[in-house]
Amino acid sequence: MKNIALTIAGSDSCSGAGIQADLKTFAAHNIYGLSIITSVTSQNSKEVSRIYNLPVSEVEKQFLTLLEDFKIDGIKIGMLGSYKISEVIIEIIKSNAFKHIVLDPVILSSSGHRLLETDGVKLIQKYLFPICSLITPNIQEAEILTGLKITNQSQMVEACRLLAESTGTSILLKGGHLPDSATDLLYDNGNFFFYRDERINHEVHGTGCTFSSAICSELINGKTMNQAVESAKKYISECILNSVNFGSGSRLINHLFNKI
Ligand code: PXL
Repeated sequence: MKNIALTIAGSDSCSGAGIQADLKTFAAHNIYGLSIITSVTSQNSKEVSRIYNLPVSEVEKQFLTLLEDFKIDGIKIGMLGSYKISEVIIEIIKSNAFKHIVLDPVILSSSGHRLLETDGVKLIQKYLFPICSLITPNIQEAEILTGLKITNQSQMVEACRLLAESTGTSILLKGGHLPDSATDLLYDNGNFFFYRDERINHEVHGTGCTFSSAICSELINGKTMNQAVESAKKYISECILNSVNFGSGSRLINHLFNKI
Protein backbone atom coordinates (compact mmCIF):
# COMPACT_ATOMS: atom_id res chain seq x y z
CA MET A 1 0.00 0.00 0.00
CA LYS A 2 1.57 3.29 -1.04
CA ASN A 3 -1.20 5.78 -1.81
CA ILE A 4 -3.58 7.84 0.30
CA ALA A 5 -7.10 8.97 -0.63
CA LEU A 6 -9.30 11.34 1.34
CA THR A 7 -13.07 11.21 1.44
CA ILE A 8 -15.05 14.29 2.45
CA ALA A 9 -18.60 13.06 2.99
CA GLY A 10 -21.42 12.24 5.35
CA SER A 11 -21.55 9.25 7.69
CA ASP A 12 -24.18 6.64 6.81
CA SER A 13 -25.00 4.61 9.92
CA CYS A 14 -25.91 1.57 7.81
CA SER A 15 -22.55 1.81 6.01
CA GLY A 16 -23.77 1.17 2.47
CA ALA A 17 -23.19 4.77 1.37
CA GLY A 18 -21.22 7.78 2.60
CA ILE A 19 -17.89 7.76 4.40
CA GLN A 20 -18.15 4.07 5.25
CA ALA A 21 -18.68 3.08 1.59
CA ASP A 22 -15.77 5.27 0.51
CA LEU A 23 -13.31 3.83 3.03
CA LYS A 24 -14.22 0.25 2.12
CA THR A 25 -13.88 1.08 -1.58
CA PHE A 26 -10.43 2.61 -1.05
CA ALA A 27 -9.42 -0.52 0.89
CA ALA A 28 -10.68 -2.76 -1.92
CA HIS A 29 -8.33 -0.84 -4.25
CA ASN A 30 -5.34 -1.13 -1.91
CA ILE A 31 -5.46 2.55 -0.96
CA TYR A 32 -5.25 3.96 2.56
CA GLY A 33 -8.33 6.08 3.25
CA LEU A 34 -8.54 9.26 5.32
CA SER A 35 -11.91 10.79 6.13
CA ILE A 36 -13.50 14.13 6.91
CA ILE A 37 -17.06 13.78 8.18
CA THR A 38 -19.39 16.62 7.20
CA SER A 39 -22.65 15.24 8.51
CA VAL A 40 -23.99 12.36 10.58
CA THR A 41 -27.01 10.63 9.05
CA SER A 42 -29.10 8.18 11.05
CA GLN A 43 -30.43 5.60 8.65
CA ASN A 44 -31.15 1.95 8.14
CA SER A 45 -31.95 0.00 4.99
CA LYS A 46 -35.48 1.47 4.99
CA GLU A 47 -35.23 5.14 5.87
CA VAL A 48 -33.23 8.23 6.79
CA SER A 49 -34.47 9.25 10.24
CA ARG A 50 -32.18 12.21 10.99
CA ILE A 51 -29.47 14.34 9.41
CA TYR A 52 -27.09 16.31 11.64
CA ASN A 53 -24.55 18.55 9.91
CA LEU A 54 -21.38 19.04 11.93
CA PRO A 55 -20.37 22.56 12.99
CA VAL A 56 -18.22 24.15 10.27
CA SER A 57 -15.28 24.59 12.67
CA GLU A 58 -15.16 20.79 13.26
CA VAL A 59 -15.09 20.08 9.53
CA GLU A 60 -12.35 22.66 9.02
CA LYS A 61 -10.32 21.24 11.93
CA GLN A 62 -10.41 17.71 10.49
CA PHE A 63 -9.11 18.98 7.14
CA LEU A 64 -6.35 21.21 8.55
CA THR A 65 -5.18 18.48 10.94
CA LEU A 66 -4.84 15.96 8.11
CA LEU A 67 -3.02 18.46 5.90
CA GLU A 68 -0.41 19.06 8.59
CA ASP A 69 0.71 15.46 8.34
CA PHE A 70 -0.24 13.64 5.15
CA LYS A 71 0.42 13.87 1.44
CA ILE A 72 -2.97 13.21 -0.14
CA ASP A 73 -2.97 11.53 -3.58
CA GLY A 74 -6.63 12.11 -4.39
CA ILE A 75 -9.92 13.31 -2.93
CA LYS A 76 -13.46 12.07 -3.28
CA ILE A 77 -16.15 14.56 -2.23
CA GLY A 78 -19.69 13.41 -1.47
CA MET A 79 -22.34 14.89 0.81
CA LEU A 80 -21.35 18.39 1.94
CA GLY A 81 -24.54 19.05 3.90
CA SER A 82 -24.62 22.84 4.02
CA TYR A 83 -23.58 26.07 2.32
CA LYS A 84 -21.18 26.92 5.16
CA ILE A 85 -19.46 23.51 5.09
CA SER A 86 -19.14 23.73 1.29
CA GLU A 87 -17.60 27.18 1.65
CA VAL A 88 -14.83 26.10 4.03
CA ILE A 89 -14.02 22.97 1.99
CA ILE A 90 -13.73 25.06 -1.19
CA GLU A 91 -11.46 27.55 0.56
CA ILE A 92 -9.03 24.86 1.77
CA ILE A 93 -9.03 23.01 -1.55
CA LYS A 94 -8.29 26.24 -3.43
CA SER A 95 -5.25 26.97 -1.32
CA ASN A 96 -3.73 23.51 -1.81
CA ALA A 97 -2.78 21.63 -4.97
CA PHE A 98 -4.55 18.25 -5.24
CA LYS A 99 -4.05 16.05 -8.27
CA HIS A 100 -7.34 14.13 -8.47
CA ILE A 101 -10.64 15.42 -7.12
CA VAL A 102 -13.76 13.39 -7.89
CA LEU A 103 -17.00 15.08 -6.86
CA ASP A 104 -20.25 13.20 -6.45
CA PRO A 105 -22.66 16.18 -6.37
CA VAL A 106 -24.96 14.71 -3.73
CA ILE A 107 -28.15 16.78 -3.58
CA LEU A 108 -30.85 14.26 -2.63
CA SER A 109 -30.74 10.81 -1.06
CA SER A 110 -32.47 8.04 -3.01
CA SER A 111 -35.32 8.31 -0.51
CA GLY A 112 -35.70 12.00 -1.42
CA HIS A 113 -34.04 13.67 1.58
CA ARG A 114 -32.28 16.92 0.83
CA LEU A 115 -28.52 16.46 1.45
CA LEU A 116 -27.41 19.92 0.23
CA GLU A 117 -29.49 23.11 0.29
CA THR A 118 -30.16 25.09 -2.91
CA ASP A 119 -27.73 27.90 -2.08
CA GLY A 120 -25.03 25.28 -1.38
CA VAL A 121 -25.66 23.70 -4.78
CA LYS A 122 -25.23 27.10 -6.46
CA LEU A 123 -22.02 27.70 -4.52
CA ILE A 124 -20.36 24.39 -5.43
CA GLN A 125 -21.48 24.73 -9.04
CA LYS A 126 -19.70 28.07 -9.31
CA TYR A 127 -16.58 27.50 -7.22
CA LEU A 128 -16.03 23.76 -6.70
CA PHE A 129 -16.97 22.21 -10.05
CA PRO A 130 -14.23 24.09 -11.98
CA ILE A 131 -11.44 22.84 -9.68
CA CYS A 132 -12.43 19.16 -9.78
CA SER A 133 -11.11 16.44 -12.12
CA LEU A 134 -14.51 14.78 -12.52
CA ILE A 135 -18.12 15.37 -11.49
CA THR A 136 -20.49 12.38 -11.37
CA PRO A 137 -24.15 13.49 -11.34
CA ASN A 138 -27.06 11.09 -11.80
CA ILE A 139 -29.95 12.09 -14.05
CA GLN A 140 -31.91 13.82 -11.28
CA GLU A 141 -28.87 15.82 -10.16
CA ALA A 142 -28.02 16.75 -13.76
CA GLU A 143 -31.60 18.01 -14.23
CA ILE A 144 -31.27 20.21 -11.14
CA LEU A 145 -27.83 21.45 -12.21
CA THR A 146 -28.75 22.26 -15.84
CA GLY A 147 -32.46 23.02 -15.63
CA LEU A 148 -32.94 20.55 -18.53
CA LYS A 149 -35.37 17.63 -18.57
CA ILE A 150 -33.47 14.41 -19.33
CA THR A 151 -35.51 11.47 -20.55
CA ASN A 152 -33.36 9.97 -23.32
CA GLN A 153 -29.81 9.56 -24.50
CA SER A 154 -29.64 12.63 -26.72
CA GLN A 155 -30.77 14.80 -23.81
CA MET A 156 -28.05 13.14 -21.73
CA VAL A 157 -25.48 14.19 -24.33
CA GLU A 158 -26.80 17.76 -24.30
CA ALA A 159 -26.78 18.01 -20.48
CA CYS A 160 -23.33 16.47 -20.24
CA ARG A 161 -21.90 18.90 -22.78
CA LEU A 162 -23.55 21.86 -21.06
CA LEU A 163 -22.14 20.88 -17.65
CA ALA A 164 -18.68 20.21 -19.09
CA GLU A 165 -18.53 23.46 -21.06
CA SER A 166 -19.82 25.61 -18.21
CA THR A 167 -17.28 24.19 -15.75
CA GLY A 168 -14.30 23.10 -17.87
CA THR A 169 -14.38 19.78 -15.96
CA SER A 170 -14.91 16.19 -17.08
CA ILE A 171 -18.45 14.95 -16.47
CA LEU A 172 -19.75 11.43 -15.92
CA LEU A 173 -23.52 11.46 -16.28
CA LYS A 174 -24.95 8.26 -14.80
CA GLY A 175 -27.95 7.02 -16.74
CA GLY A 176 -28.90 4.20 -14.38
CA HIS A 177 -32.26 5.77 -13.56
CA LEU A 178 -33.41 6.29 -17.15
CA PRO A 179 -36.20 3.88 -18.12
CA ASP A 180 -34.94 3.11 -21.64
CA SER A 181 -31.19 3.07 -21.12
CA ALA A 182 -28.72 2.24 -18.35
CA THR A 183 -25.90 3.90 -20.27
CA ASP A 184 -23.39 6.11 -18.46
CA LEU A 185 -21.85 8.93 -20.44
CA LEU A 186 -18.39 10.43 -19.90
CA TYR A 187 -17.32 13.74 -21.44
CA ASP A 188 -13.57 14.03 -21.04
CA ASN A 189 -11.27 16.43 -22.89
CA GLY A 190 -13.71 16.99 -25.74
CA ASN A 191 -14.51 13.29 -26.21
CA PHE A 192 -17.64 11.32 -25.35
CA PHE A 193 -17.42 7.75 -24.04
CA PHE A 194 -20.49 5.55 -23.63
CA TYR A 195 -20.59 2.71 -21.10
CA ARG A 196 -23.43 0.36 -21.89
CA ASP A 197 -23.64 -2.14 -19.12
CA GLU A 198 -26.10 -4.21 -17.20
CA ARG A 199 -28.70 -2.11 -15.41
CA ILE A 200 -27.79 -0.98 -11.90
CA ASN A 201 -30.34 -2.39 -9.46
CA HIS A 202 -32.33 0.52 -7.98
CA GLU A 203 -32.91 -1.24 -4.70
CA VAL A 204 -29.24 -1.26 -3.74
CA HIS A 205 -28.12 1.48 -1.36
CA GLY A 206 -24.73 3.17 -1.83
CA THR A 207 -24.00 2.79 -5.53
CA GLY A 208 -23.28 6.49 -6.23
CA CYS A 209 -20.81 6.90 -3.35
CA THR A 210 -19.06 3.65 -4.16
CA PHE A 211 -18.78 4.38 -7.87
CA SER A 212 -17.16 7.80 -7.37
CA SER A 213 -14.67 6.54 -4.78
CA ALA A 214 -13.78 3.62 -7.07
CA ILE A 215 -13.06 6.08 -9.91
CA CYS A 216 -10.95 8.20 -7.55
CA SER A 217 -9.02 5.08 -6.50
CA GLU A 218 -8.35 4.05 -10.10
CA LEU A 219 -7.12 7.56 -11.00
CA ILE A 220 -4.76 7.46 -8.01
CA ASN A 221 -3.56 4.04 -9.15
CA GLY A 222 -2.51 5.59 -12.47
CA LYS A 223 -5.39 4.94 -14.89
CA THR A 224 -6.62 7.50 -17.44
CA MET A 225 -10.13 8.91 -16.89
CA ASN A 226 -11.71 6.56 -19.44
CA GLN A 227 -9.90 3.51 -18.03
CA ALA A 228 -10.76 4.53 -14.47
CA VAL A 229 -14.48 4.77 -15.24
CA GLU A 230 -14.43 1.45 -17.08
CA SER A 231 -12.70 -0.39 -14.19
CA ALA A 232 -14.90 1.31 -11.58
CA LYS A 233 -18.00 0.20 -13.48
CA LYS A 234 -16.81 -3.40 -13.37
CA TYR A 235 -16.11 -3.08 -9.64
CA ILE A 236 -19.53 -1.57 -8.83
CA SER A 237 -21.31 -4.27 -10.86
CA GLU A 238 -19.56 -6.95 -8.78
CA CYS A 239 -20.39 -5.07 -5.56
CA ILE A 240 -24.06 -5.10 -6.58
CA LEU A 241 -24.05 -8.74 -7.68
CA ASN A 242 -22.62 -9.63 -4.26
CA SER A 243 -24.87 -7.23 -2.31
CA VAL A 244 -26.33 -8.38 1.01
CA ASN A 245 -29.83 -8.33 2.39
CA PHE A 246 -29.41 -7.78 6.14
CA GLY A 247 -32.24 -5.26 6.60
CA SER A 248 -35.83 -5.31 5.41
CA GLY A 249 -35.37 -2.37 3.00
CA SER A 250 -32.85 -1.95 0.19
CA ARG A 251 -29.95 -4.32 -0.24
CA LEU A 252 -26.51 -3.14 0.89
CA ILE A 253 -23.45 -2.99 -1.36
CA ASN A 254 -20.75 -5.56 -0.67
CA HIS A 255 -17.64 -3.43 -1.14
CA LEU A 256 -15.12 -6.05 -0.12
CA PHE A 257 -16.44 -9.02 -2.13
CA ASN A 258 -13.00 -9.35 -3.70
CA LYS A 259 -11.28 -9.84 -0.33
CA ILE A 260 -13.28 -12.88 0.71
O1 PXL B 1 -25.98 8.45 -2.10
C1 PXL B 1 -26.18 9.66 -1.50
C2 PXL B 1 -25.68 9.68 -0.10
C3 PXL B 1 -24.49 10.29 0.19
N1 PXL B 1 -24.00 10.37 1.43
C4 PXL B 1 -24.65 9.83 2.47
C5 PXL B 1 -25.83 9.19 2.26
C6 PXL B 1 -26.38 9.11 0.95
C7 PXL B 1 -27.65 8.43 0.71
O2 PXL B 1 -28.29 7.91 1.56
O3 PXL B 1 -26.46 8.63 3.30
C8 PXL B 1 -24.07 9.94 3.82
